[in-house]
Amino acid sequence: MAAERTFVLLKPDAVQRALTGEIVGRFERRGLKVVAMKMLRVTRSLGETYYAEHKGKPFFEPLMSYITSGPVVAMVLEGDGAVASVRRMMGKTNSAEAEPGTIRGDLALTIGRNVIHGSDSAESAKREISLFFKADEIQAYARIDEAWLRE
Ligand code: IDP
Ligand code: MG
Repeated sequence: MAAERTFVLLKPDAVQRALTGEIVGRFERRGLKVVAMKMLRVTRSLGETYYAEHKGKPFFEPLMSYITSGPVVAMVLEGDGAVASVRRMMGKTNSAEAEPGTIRGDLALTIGRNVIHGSDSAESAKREISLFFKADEIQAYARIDEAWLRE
């Protein structure tokens, strides 16, 4: 499996509930490398582009209010199978159904406040990374434990 990149957004409830360190720590301990990270406010315009696939759905307007309601933390994570591993670590979209041990299953209760977004495919990751980061905001570096993360 080749190293790949995925995009993660810690949503406004994660920041307000002071869960960012807990969540980033889970990814770091798993072996995923943080190669870009910043705090920002999602504007309505960015929110609409980012969640374009959900435009017209009944939860779209509540989703726009939610995602623009406060600062978020955006990041790019790199590692073997990063897209799928992050999705599994997040748990189901509806936190009420997310398994214990997952981020949503441990840290959230409802679908409308589910603390985290992670790309659902390599193609989505590419699109989302370019929405939030310029190429020169992504760092290339080796983590000292890399030799111990694969055979
Ligand atoms: P995902 O975040 O697990 O990929 P999506 O289906 O892509 O889930 O939905 C994007 C986001 O929209 C969810 O994370 C959640 O914040 C919100 N959302 C999705 N479905 C609902 C719903 O039925 N009610 C309220 N919010 C929803
Ligand atoms: Mg999605």
